[in-house]
Amino acid sequence: MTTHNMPDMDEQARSILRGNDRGGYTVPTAGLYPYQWNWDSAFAAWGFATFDVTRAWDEIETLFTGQWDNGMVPHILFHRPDPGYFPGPDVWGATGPVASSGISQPPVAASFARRIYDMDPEGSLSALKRLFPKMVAWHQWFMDWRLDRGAVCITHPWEAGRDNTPDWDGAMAGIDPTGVGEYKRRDTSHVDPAMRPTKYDYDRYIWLVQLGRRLGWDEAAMLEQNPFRVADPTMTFILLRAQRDLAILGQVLGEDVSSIEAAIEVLVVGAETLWNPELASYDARDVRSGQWAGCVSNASFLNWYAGIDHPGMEAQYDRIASLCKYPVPSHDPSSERFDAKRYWRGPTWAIINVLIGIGLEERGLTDRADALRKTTADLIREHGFAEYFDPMTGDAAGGGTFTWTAAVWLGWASPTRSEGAS
Ligand code: 2M8
Repeated sequence: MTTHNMPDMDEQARSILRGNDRGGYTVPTAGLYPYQWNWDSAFAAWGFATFDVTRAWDEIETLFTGQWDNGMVPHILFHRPDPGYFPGPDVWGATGPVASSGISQPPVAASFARRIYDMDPEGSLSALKRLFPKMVAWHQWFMDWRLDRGAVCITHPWEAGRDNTPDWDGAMAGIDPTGVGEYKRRDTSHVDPAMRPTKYDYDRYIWLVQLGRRLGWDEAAMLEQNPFRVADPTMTFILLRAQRDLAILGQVLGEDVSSIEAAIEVLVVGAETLWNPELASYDARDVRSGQWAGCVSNASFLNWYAGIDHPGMEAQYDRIASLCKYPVPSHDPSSERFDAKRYWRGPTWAIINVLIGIGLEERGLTDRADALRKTTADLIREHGFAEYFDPMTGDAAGGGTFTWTAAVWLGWASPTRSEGAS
């Protein structure tokens, strides 16, 4: 175990961001993820904003250079070819303005734009003006194409950002990946395979990419033909929160925000369709089969972040937090599917912790918010800026020198943040 003193930790976090900066965009970590990822970038922007607001806005503006005509903002932008990652642009076969994947990711950008704006209103105004209509169009794409009873659906596990969570096990079992062909994974040459998704998962991930490509990434065709369609708490709660933040930014700019306000009402209703009474938790819902996933995940606890209180979730949170030293685990430790080191099937992720922590704080659950912030800070201080962590031991897992963990440190976890010092 290594421990570091605080100013040193702040400086380490800044130097991780600088080191992963590829000029206008930041990679999540060198080697394992050599491109610009959508939600990673929004976290990176927030981290940069603690010491360089101009660079923060550049990050988000670069992300939006990849926006498609239909409003979608892709989950990966392949700015420069890199053979170290699979699947690359040749496999996706997407046709946006920048080589990209064909799916999106949780839209945290507007929420971080609001935070960055609040940090420096004057220095932010011109970038915000340029980005506002683009963010409106992206959010509208979700509203147009991805709602099921008001909840937001994903069409690929990678879209939620929680790639191999047990939340998708039922929907993944419904896919027959026959014909996917031979391919060579690159992730397992960078990271211990025991910490990554299995071949069973990858066959289905690639099969879904091949299907999307065959359908020309046409949303109407995918709605009809893609067997994987899951109403997801990550997307639903994060889009709801992002719409709330975008409405506030719109008011700052003197824009008409009535359609955003209407969308908020739809999403509030949709969020309640994710309440699984038997589980006593927010849960993922397989739209094709009508089945619940039956999973208490870290995304279940994003309700507060979305501005939604539910007394049942407080009890659920306390139960989960009591089961591990470093909450919030990505899957319930009491479930037989829990796997402490395998990616989104158990490990704790600083990025989800900060969103949960913001929500707890805002809804007045301040003891829980303070405790979560402290255990997240301990985790990073004791185990480094890892991609994710074993929730029982705190052991670092996945990639190292990770952009979003550094950003969460600078924006939230570092004790110097509360004093406004870094
Ligand atoms: C992970 O996902 C990518 C695919 O998008 C991968 O495993 O190759 C996820 O943790 C995702 O949430 C994250 O944005 C990405 C980059 O950090 O890595």
